[in-house]
This record gives sequence, C-alpha cells and structure tokens, in this order.
Amino acid sequence: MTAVPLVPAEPFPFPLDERGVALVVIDMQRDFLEPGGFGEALGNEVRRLARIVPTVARLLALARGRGWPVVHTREGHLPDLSDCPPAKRLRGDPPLRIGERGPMGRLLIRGEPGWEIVRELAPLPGEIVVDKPGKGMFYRTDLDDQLRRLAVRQLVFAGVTTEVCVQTSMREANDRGFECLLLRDATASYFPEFEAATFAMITSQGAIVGWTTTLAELEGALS
Ligand code: C5J
Repeated sequence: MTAVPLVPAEPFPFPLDERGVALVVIDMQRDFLEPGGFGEALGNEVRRLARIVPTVARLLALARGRGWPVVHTREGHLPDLSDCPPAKRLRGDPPLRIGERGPMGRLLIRGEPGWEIVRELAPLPGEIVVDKPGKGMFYRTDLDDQLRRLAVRQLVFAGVTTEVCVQTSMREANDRGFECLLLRDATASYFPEFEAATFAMITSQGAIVGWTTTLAELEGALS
C-alpha cells in the first residue's frame, strides 16, 4: 500500500490521498468581495474577505502544480429569478435585493460583472466551474456526478463565506461520503467570530463534518 502524507490538522492529522483529492474554491466572486456587490448590500464590511485572495491564489497554484482537479463555484441566479425563491430574495432590509441593479450590474445574476470570480482567481480552461443557485454546491448542480467520474473522494476547501456557503457545501459533501479538509487561512466570513465557530463545529466530535488546517501545514506535508 502507498503511504499517504499526513497533514497536521484539527482535530487530528488528515491522511491526504492525492490519487483522489480535488480542490474546491467556493464563491470567490466580486459580489461578495468588492464594494458595491451583494455582500455590501446586506450591510457587510466586505474588505476583510479580500484579504484571503493571495492565500487562495497560492493554494490554487499548489493544486494546479500537483495535478489535482480544481472546482470553482459561483453563486448566482437566472435573469428571470425563476431559481431564486422569495425565502432567499426577501432576506434582510437591503437597499438593493438580488436581481436589482448596482454598480457591478444586477446583484447575484449570472453573467453580470459582479457575479464573476475575482480576476486573480479566475478558472483556467479545463477546470470545473459550478453555477449554483443555493448555498450548497450540490443543490441543483451535477457536481456529485463530475467528482465521482474523476474518482474524487477527498475535498480541500477554500472560499467564502465560511459559515454560509463553505460550511453548507462541506456538510453536503460529508453526507455524500467525501472527506473534507478546510483551510482556515483560505476562508473568510464577514464575522470573525463565525469563522472560529465554524472551525469548532466542523471539527468537533472527532471531525463530525471534517478537518481544518492551514496552507503552510498543507504545503509542508506535501514537500
Ligand atoms: C452568502 C456565500 N453568504 N457564498 N453566500 O450568501 O456564502
């Protein structure tokens, strides 16, 4: 049997098997990271999310260099909003709601400038790009089939926001049998206390949802 690297992680080391691992980068879109987008319309200070872009870029370079499949997700809706239920559209009391026009186009609508992934993390040809109308990356997408075709069994997670789309996607993945490793310094929330709470929730009870580590620990284990 081939020995697999053990990545130092919480709550215990993660046995990373590169024969079946993929990187998943969740929703690194202008709408969440830049002023004038959906995140700011909801009243959030968006700039703390942009701080992780260099770390996610380094992680992407690592995954690409090692030949891992790379998945990028984009949250967004059809222009006629037929895939955006009132339960989602009517949340909060924002000046602009999903579908209304802001400085980067219609908020969270597929094809608009704000919906694009930030330039530094743009997908490369051949990488998997998943357009999802929900928070979880498997809801109304074909990602499960795509990952199974590639014999992927482990997922390394990065992206935003930690406690919403990242955590939802990790929970969905865990239910589907994928082993999940979240990089603490490659994810961010508008609320720092929610980052810490998410890390604690997913790693509790013997990694009930998954593991967490840092990019340096991952790089070290693979070097
Ligand atoms: C949110 C996300 N927060 N990508 N989306 O609505 O976390």
